[in-house]
Amino acid sequence: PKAIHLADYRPPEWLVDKVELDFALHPSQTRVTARLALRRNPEGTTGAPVVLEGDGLTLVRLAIDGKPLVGPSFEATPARLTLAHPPADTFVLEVETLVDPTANTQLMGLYRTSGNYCTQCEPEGFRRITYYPDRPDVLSVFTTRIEADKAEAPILLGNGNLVESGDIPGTARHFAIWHDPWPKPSYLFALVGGKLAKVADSFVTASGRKVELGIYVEEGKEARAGYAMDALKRSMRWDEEAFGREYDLDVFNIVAVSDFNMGAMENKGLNVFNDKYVLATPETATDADYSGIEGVIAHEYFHNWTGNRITCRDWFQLCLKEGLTVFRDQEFSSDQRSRPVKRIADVRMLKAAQFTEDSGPLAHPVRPETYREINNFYTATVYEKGAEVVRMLKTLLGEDGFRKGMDLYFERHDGDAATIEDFVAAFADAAGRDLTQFALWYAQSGTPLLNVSGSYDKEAGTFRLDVTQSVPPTPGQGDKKPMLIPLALGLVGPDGRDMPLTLGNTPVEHGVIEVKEAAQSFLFTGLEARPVPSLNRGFSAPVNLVSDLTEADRVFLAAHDGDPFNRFDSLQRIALELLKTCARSGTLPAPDALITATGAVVADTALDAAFKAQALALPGESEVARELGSDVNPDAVYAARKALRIAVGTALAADFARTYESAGAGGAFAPDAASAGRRALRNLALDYLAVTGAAEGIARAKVQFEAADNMTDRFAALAVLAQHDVPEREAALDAFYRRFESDALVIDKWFVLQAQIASEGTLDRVKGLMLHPAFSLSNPNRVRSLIGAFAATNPTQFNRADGAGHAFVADTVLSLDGKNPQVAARLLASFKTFRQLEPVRRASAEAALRRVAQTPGLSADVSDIATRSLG
Ligand code: HT7
Ligand code: ZN
Repeated sequence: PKAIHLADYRPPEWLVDKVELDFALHPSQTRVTARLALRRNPEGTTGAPVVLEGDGLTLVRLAIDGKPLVGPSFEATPARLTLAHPPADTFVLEVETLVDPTANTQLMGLYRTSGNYCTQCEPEGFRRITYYPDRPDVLSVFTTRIEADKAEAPILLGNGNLVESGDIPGTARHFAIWHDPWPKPSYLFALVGGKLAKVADSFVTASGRKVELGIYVEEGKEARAGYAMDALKRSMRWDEEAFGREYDLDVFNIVAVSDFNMGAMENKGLNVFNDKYVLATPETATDADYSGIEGVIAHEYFHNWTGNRITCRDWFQLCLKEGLTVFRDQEFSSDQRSRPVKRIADVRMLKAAQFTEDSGPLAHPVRPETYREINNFYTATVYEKGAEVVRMLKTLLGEDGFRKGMDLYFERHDGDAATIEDFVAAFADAAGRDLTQFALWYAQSGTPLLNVSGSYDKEAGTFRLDVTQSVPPTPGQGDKKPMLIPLALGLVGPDGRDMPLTLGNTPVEHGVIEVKEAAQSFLFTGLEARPVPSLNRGFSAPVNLVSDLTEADRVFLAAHDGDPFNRFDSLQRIALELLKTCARSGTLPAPDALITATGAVVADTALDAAFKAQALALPGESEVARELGSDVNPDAVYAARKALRIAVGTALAADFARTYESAGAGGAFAPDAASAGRRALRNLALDYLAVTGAAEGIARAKVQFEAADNMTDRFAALAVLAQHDVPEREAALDAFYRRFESDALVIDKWFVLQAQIASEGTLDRVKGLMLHPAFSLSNPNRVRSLIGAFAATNPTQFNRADGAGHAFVADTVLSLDGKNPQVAARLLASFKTFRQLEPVRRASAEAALRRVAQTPGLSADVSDIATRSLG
């Protein structure tokens, strides 16, 4: 496919004032009739033809203003419907197509899942249903009539409000008509039909509108939707309180399906979810699952304003809705749980996914300027870095300035298909400030590198901070301009308290300085003692920061920093340096400083358990690899991390044992943040206590595995056992399977754990599990759990020195591509770090990628990832 460029954007030639859709659902021959009220766009090209997109469509019939259309007046291919000479500047085009939902294995457009009908239209799925100007800047009012066999599909759902429903006399069929009064682009269209059970509730908005809430699940799973419903109601209230945004229809429905390419989809009034993000009970879901459900329910709901009421002009603007909505869901979860702990978790994930992406061949700007396959741009950069950019705006403008900017954005653009320029202008205008340099965050890819050093002048009572910044070269971007970097900081005095933060005579507002130049110095005054600078507090900017802080400075900050994020980060930094040295040299330097600092955190009774659990978890193997940057041997990284875990676990064994005994969750399971934090800390202690594989630790894990009354504790114990080559491992894996064999979402966890085992037998184990009756290449959750987890979270086995891990994943990508190109392309993206590897492994990864790239008949999705990865 050819490249599409942001610079080539042109307004649509034709607009659609209204759409009436009629679906006659049938397993293999669903008849779709679309009546489009077309109007020539006055801003378009004079005399432009009508060109509607299609994808694999079969045309049955065409009519204009009720009259059948024949012969050369149109051209229809599976990919396009063209009317070279439209009859007038406004007319109604009626298009009938036939689609086969059962044959649809891509899960884009209309497809079947567990016998039910469902749609996925973002970004370009609507064109697989009918011919349409399938682009986000064509907004229209949709009315949808759905007709189906009553026995096959007793539930019929669409966007908006239900206006009519009933039986079709003399037949076994029935119908429902849904009308959505809010103009929307086609990617927000959805319908669902099938046998589903409803969990009902309601919500009264701040202005008194009563909204009927429904969560539809497979029959028998109703009891598992309670937490999702609770999260939905909390999200609705929070958006009113935090952003002044109310819901705008009489109904809000969520449908949980088990075959889904991503997490969930924000279709107007009818969100469709991967059931993983809806269904939870204490016996089947971990604390991580509960917080995932809360976050995704919130995210999709928040799209109602940031995405639906204000949508994107084109797909280059994807971060306009996704980055902003991720920021909003992060803030929601921070308010519902612990802000520092949420920030730490988010930054961990940002570094693991986005920093890694930004340092490899798939790096791209938050707002890309070119793409070949838009499905490949639903990335950590667009989502997570996009959210960081919004967060920086808030840091720069302050709470009030940010809210004023958001209010102005909603006021100006409600009902629009907007751009990043519109978004930034709202903040610039609300705050009266030029944000031109700031906007580089949307255009320049790569993670900025900040180099910071400090010098104290005792006589003058000053502390000078010298800062340089640079952005590394990335694909298509050689030279970069200096960025505007909001750097939150504090100067920590010898007593552990913050000293005054004064530049010249001016106190620094909100503790944030603005780094704008390639090299810049800041002179802080009025300091009677040498401070230890605490830099980039709360991770105020998504940068790599190198400083002249010593290990002793970091031990001090780990114990005293007023910023909890930097207490965490100081410990991580100490650990990272040890891990890097050990991975390079094979010898672990004395970890005494880390052990002292870690021991102090364990013993600090003022810290909450969830924070401790984050602070005590060592940086992951992928972070160490990224920090090493080149010539990485994943076996050496694994060995270094294991050695350090053993050193810490052994030195602090008594503390961990005490923590394990005293942090017992106690009482019935509750998914709240405090209880989850206690479980997280206790399970981390369990992991350290078993790290050597000695009998006592294994026995403890076995007891917990067998006695647990909730999935969090049972799964944590199983994860500990799975790391060790002991008989208890296989016994526990078997017992777990037998206990949960009828529950696909739990069996996914069983696949993940086995795919992650860092030992030579894992590749054969994974190949064997692909033949297991619970596995299916057709279900994205299964593929992600087994093959995805192997490729993305088992660096030693995926990158085996003999190349067998790379070859296996490449083979799987090729067998999957014909079924589901989106999932295949995501799997292939696991190769994105291959250039970091030492030469032998790098060569085998490259050979696997080349083999994929050279295979004839690849999908656009896989071919795009293969080409860019090798580029
Ligand atoms: N806006 C959605 C993105 C999406 C998607 C969802 C399901 C299946 C395929 C998809 N392609 C793109 C999800 C979100 O960010 O809210
Ligand atoms: Zn989203």
